[in-house]
Amino acid sequence: AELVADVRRGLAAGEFELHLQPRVRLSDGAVLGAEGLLRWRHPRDGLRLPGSFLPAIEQDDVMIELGEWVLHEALRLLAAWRREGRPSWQLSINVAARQLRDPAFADRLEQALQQHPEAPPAALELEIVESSALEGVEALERLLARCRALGVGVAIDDFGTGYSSLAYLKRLPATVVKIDQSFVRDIFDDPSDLRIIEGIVALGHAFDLEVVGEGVETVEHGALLLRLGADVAQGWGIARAMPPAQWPDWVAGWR
Ligand code: G
Ligand code: G
Ligand code: MN
Ligand code: NA
Repeated sequence: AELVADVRRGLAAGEFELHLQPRVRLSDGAVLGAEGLLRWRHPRDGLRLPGSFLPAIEQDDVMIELGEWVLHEALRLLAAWRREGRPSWQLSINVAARQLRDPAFADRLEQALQQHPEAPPAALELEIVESSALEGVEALERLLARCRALGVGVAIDDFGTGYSSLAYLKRLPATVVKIDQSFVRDIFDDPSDLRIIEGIVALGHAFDLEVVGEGVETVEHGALLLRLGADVAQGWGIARAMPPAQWPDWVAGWR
């Protein structure tokens, strides 16, 4: 309860930041955009990572307020990118299950897009985890269909770690599947991870999804993902999440 109050205070005080972790195309290294990762510049604790505060507020209404801030911040960044002549860079944001259970989620998204008319809706992507569908895949399917109708993309995050991945692939109107970093990281040590990645790539492409490999920590990981047919790479081997102010320099220095 204390943490919830502190998050509300931090929101009002402008302490949250959306850092950017690049996503690049495996075939040629082109920068495709970034995943937005939440950070809290806490006046007492310094820079706090989501793992230190999200789990404790995930079931609280403040999660919706924080998610709303993330959405607006992402649209502000997308609008700026467009003004800078980069309308095709995509920005994905993580959406908590609590937000998806909010009956007003799609209305809020629609309003946010209207409030940031310069942000191209197609450049925004919502990352959802499979466990968000635990309370019924039908409701989630309808909600995501509305988001897609607004032009926004949908990524299934941490793919392969949930319980009914295949049913969700079939039902959810996704555009992207993100291979969980646990499979990618051990790809050289564990032959079964390699087979799992091959399987996810084949499945993703069969559903016309873009396949993103997460946890790309080295050049070798990227090279192997490319050979396995994945489309996009994200991970520390490319860059760690950075404050938006560092993004232009990173892009200029990439390759
Ligand atoms: O940034 P980091 O790698 O520490 O992220 C840890 C976890 O927090 C990841 O599972 C990520 O999906 C989640 N996360 C990061 N930013 C957000 C956010 O803005 N909203 C939600 N709901 N989860 C986030
Ligand atoms: O669950 P999600 O995929 O949104 O989580 C993203 C999290 O993974 C962030 O906390 C980010 O810091 C972390 N991450 C991103 N790239 C790498 C990587 O190459 N290796 C490891 N170990 N973690 C990573
Ligand atoms: Mn994610
Ligand atoms: Na992930």
